[in-house]
Amino acid sequence: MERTFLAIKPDGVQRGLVGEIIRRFETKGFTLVGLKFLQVSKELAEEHYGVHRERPFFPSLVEFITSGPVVAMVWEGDGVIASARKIIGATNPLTAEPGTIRGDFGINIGRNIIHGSDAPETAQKEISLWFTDAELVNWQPHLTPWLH
Ligand code: RTP
Ligand code: MG
Repeated sequence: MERTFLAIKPDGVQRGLVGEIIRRFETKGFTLVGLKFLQVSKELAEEHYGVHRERPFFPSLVEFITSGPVVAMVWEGDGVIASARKIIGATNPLTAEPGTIRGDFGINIGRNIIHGSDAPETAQKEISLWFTDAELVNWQPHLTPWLH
């Protein structure tokens, strides 16, 4: 079953959006299989955003992600990687569609509330960077197919 890595960034936590954000993925019908609340180290932040290492915004991105606690999550379900990116919305909250998390709650590209893996390879990489196998729970909600 497909899995993706999502992280509520320090601004989402500071603004009290954790419950609202988790609710959107729960009610959509995806399954939570990993969850932790942590202060991110500089090493983890640099590794996570390694693809952007040469970009001018890299130092401020790392500084921001390490500036306060983050909610790290793994969600499971058919098509969850692309669907989560849709639920999250465009990178710049100013142009993100209303109805998306970034479109509903943000205005600043450097404060865009939540991260989501952008492809199967990055999802795989990010899940194993942030979680050990033992921290992921293999379970299925007891829903009958006609309810789901
Ligand atoms: P994320 O990785 O955090 O889910 O965001 P994303 O895929 O939508 O965007 P990405 O291109 O991966 O950029 C990573 C984060 O870098 C910040 N950024 N700032 N100042 C800028 O022009 C700029 N561009 C990107 C954003 O906070 C973005 O989430
Ligand atoms: Mg990205």
